[in-house]
Amino acid sequence: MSDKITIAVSKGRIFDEALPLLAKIDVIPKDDPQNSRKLILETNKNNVQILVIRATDVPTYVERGAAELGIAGKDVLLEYQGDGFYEPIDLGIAKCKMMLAGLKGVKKEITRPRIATKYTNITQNYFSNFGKQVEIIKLYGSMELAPILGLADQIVDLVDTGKTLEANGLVPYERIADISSRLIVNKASMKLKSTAIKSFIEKLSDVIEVAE
Ligand code: PRT
Ligand code: MG
Repeated sequence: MSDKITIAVSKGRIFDEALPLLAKIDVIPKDDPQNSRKLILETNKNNVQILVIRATDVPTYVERGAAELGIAGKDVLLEYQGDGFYEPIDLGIAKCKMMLAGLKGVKKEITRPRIATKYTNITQNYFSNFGKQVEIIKLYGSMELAPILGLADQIVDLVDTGKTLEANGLVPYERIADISSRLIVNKASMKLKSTAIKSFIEKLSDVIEVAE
């Protein structure tokens, strides 16, 4: 039972929504994560620590066993396309939608539209599924600017309230996927540290069922 468990989590909305869930299973960071600059947070459980890393790095840490567990958005997991981890629980937090969007009032059939996105794999798969050719333009943020400046015809991005789209004169065209954050588990750790990890997963699933 004293097997060390490291959980990789990204700062920001996932961390904010994951903390109350972890508190429900009595895992509480010793330092206040809002104020601490530590990248490794010890918790009240001496065998559990939390790594604070970039959202897109979570699958890499878990697949390679640098962390046994991770919490990552389904957007990041779909884009990563790895298979070195299990995905046992939908935590139901940091929910949003992956949308195809574009300028208001100008949706027209374009033979080979230019799509700006940081989700190039998801976008490519989405259009390949119905045999549509697109030109993908990789951006790392502020995708909403691309159609305004004529850099792209449409964008693929996450939408929560829709306010960011609206503020930039864009509208959603199609929903590509419903997104929420998932618990992921390194495959080898599931076997090697099975008692500690299975008990962690069970406790977490119980509090999530209660929350729903
Ligand atoms: O910020 P950083 O570059 O470090 O990394 P990150 O942007 O990947 O992290 P973060 O914390 O911004 O997002 C982490 C995860 O939160 C994502 O991977 C999603 O799984 C989830 N999530 C849930 C969201 C949103 N909702 C969301 N609305 N991530 C981003 N957004 C952005 C969206 O990209 C757009 O710019 O919020 C804007 C739209 O919000 P609305 O409410 O105006 O529609
Ligand atoms: Mg961000």
